Amino acid sequence: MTETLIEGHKPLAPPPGIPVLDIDPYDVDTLYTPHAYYEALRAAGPVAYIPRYQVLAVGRFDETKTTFSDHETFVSSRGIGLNDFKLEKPWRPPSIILEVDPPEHTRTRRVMSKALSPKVVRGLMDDFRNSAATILDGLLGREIEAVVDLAEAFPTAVFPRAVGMKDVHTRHLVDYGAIVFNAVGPDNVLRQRDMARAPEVAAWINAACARDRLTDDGLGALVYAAADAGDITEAEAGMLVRSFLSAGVDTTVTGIGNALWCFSQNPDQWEALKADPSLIRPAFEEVLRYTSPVHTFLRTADRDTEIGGHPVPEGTKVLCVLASANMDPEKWGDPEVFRVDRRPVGHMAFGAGIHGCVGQNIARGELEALLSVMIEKVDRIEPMGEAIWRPNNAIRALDKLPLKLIPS
Ligand code: OVV
Repeated sequence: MTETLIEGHKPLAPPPGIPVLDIDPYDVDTLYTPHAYYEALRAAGPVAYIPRYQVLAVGRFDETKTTFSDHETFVSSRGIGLNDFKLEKPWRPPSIILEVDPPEHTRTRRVMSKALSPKVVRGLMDDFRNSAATILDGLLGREIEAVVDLAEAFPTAVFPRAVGMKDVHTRHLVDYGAIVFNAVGPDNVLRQRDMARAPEVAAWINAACARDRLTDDGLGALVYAAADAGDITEAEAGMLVRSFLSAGVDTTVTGIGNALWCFSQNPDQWEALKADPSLIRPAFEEVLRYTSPVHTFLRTADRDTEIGGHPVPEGTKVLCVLASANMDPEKWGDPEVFRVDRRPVGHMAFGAGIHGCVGQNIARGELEALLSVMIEKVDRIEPMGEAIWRPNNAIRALDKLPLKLIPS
């Protein structure tokens, strides 16, 4: 007899001994205000059972990190969402770097790692700084909607240029990220809405990844050069450019929006940053810890194993709640306090292990450019209304952030 799937994976009966957490992590209200859920998850135990989806979840720092880092047991090739790619067809051809295990992962990761190296990012920094300055000059002193006017405007100006895209469609670039991230969740309203618009957006994205749609001097060209060198195929190069566009836009838009929110809510921390520019990089790490742009990714147990001493059967989906790990008081002193001088080494916002964010250098570069220009030009960041979050099954991003940037 074949078992009925739940949300595209094998249902897990309540495992004896594992605490039950009767919460829907993907309920829109939970996604709006997730911190009580994170606290309940950590309080439940090292691992909890979520009956709503018949999965396990980890949200303490230690178990989140060990689960996320053990790529041999907790695989990515069966999908990093609720769907088990062994049992259900993915909504798009799987990513050949994210949704894959070694040895396949090793080859593609090497290509992306080279294309996103510190040296490559250093070569982009002048453009990042100049673009940040130009965009900011147009925003100073008036009421802005910072999500669109700055958090979206800056990465969508610099990143497509860094990749070498000849065609730029800002809305499709931002929306594609949101679609990819909603897709890892259950079949809820968020995923349904985005699956309805996915075909049009994905078709545009896929077309933009072709060699002849890219300049010969960008990150895209570096990936196609790996095809010319025989390290990957031409089709794989296109797929890796798709990964740039899946993971490189919405994430940095979110990181910047979240950073602006942190500073608008904590004016003393903006003062501290202006007083000591050497804190720009540590401050961004604290933004990441405090707001965790990617709040949850999943792994799939590829064999019978255990978490925190509890048996975990093959086929079990495990929610790894990165945002909760980043708020674990056992790991971080006063985790609810945003402090630019915290230096939260080892935070989980970029993940951990072999799948740790391959674009983290460029993300840091974008934020460093923006914040270094901002501390020169912006005296105060004043809220002009309520900040509103935008629920997403994997991303914690702002929908609206009305601000005024008071010039120095
Ligand atoms: C959403 C996301 C994160 C990381 C990588 C990718 C997507 C990808 O498509 O490779």
